[in-house]
Amino acid sequence: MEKFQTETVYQAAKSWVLEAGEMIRKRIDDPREIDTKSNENDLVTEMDKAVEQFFANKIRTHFPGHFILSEEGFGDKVEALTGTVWIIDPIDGTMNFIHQKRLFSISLAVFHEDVGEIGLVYDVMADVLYHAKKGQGAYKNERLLQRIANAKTLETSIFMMNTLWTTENPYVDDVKVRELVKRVRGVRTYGSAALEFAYLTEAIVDGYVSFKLYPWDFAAGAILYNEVGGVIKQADGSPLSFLKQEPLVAGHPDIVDEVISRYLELK
Ligand code: 2AM
Ligand code: CA
Ligand code: CA
Ligand code: CA
Repeated sequence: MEKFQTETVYQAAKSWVLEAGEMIRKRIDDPREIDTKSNENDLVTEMDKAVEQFFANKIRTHFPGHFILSEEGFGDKVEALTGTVWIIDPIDGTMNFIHQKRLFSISLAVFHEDVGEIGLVYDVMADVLYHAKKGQGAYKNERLLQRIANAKTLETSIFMMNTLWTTENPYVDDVKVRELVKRVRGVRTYGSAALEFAYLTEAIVDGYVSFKLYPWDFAAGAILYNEVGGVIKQADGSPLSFLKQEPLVAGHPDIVDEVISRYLELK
């Protein structure tokens, strides 16, 4: 088995993420080519594709034996996390990128032999990089983020969810979701799953539920959140595979199991 060169891969990934971010910032006010995918609110632009192609070219040039699992079609057909796999979302929060021109991120994770080794979430417009190497803590730029230490209740939690779950929907019992909304201190929807995981890691929010995320939305964020002691599970309590669309719950260890058992009745 090939030894994983953590530091080499980490330095390359970090420099490419910063370079891609700078390119996006320079072109943030350019006219956009906007296409739709699965529905009229599922958006993709020329920039999503250009940034993913940028990473794919870099990885294939510098690490020809590695695999790529990514959103916009420039990656490989990945069915297992054996060898080294880069999981990439070139722009997480495309709707925010188009409409708000902020609160979107580049999400990049590297797995080696089934283990999440490197996680990077870059808040492009704020120029803030959340980064982690497994076992070495999570950082916000140069600052080491604290491990979760204090106790937490749902009553004092800020909880992130897509507010559509509080309306009638095909996935989850909306009556129970509304009970959860009433019980927690506040609810937020930021529009970039990767950034939402970065905010969990920073402990400025406490819980998160999302039912339709793909590995490129949450892989890097999950690696960050693991480093501070956060919990991430499928919505039925089983572990994530990081290979397919999975309904997930994440949060402070004191609140996740109660959210799963009392409030998430999957249809
Ligand atoms: P995206 O911008 O990369 O598509 C928005 O609430 C979050 O959900 C973002 O992380 C967004 O990622 C993701 N998302 C948006 N549309 C989606 C869809 N149709 N299926 C799954 N995830 C989606
Ligand atoms: Ca998308
Ligand atoms: Ca995404
Ligand atoms: Ca995306």
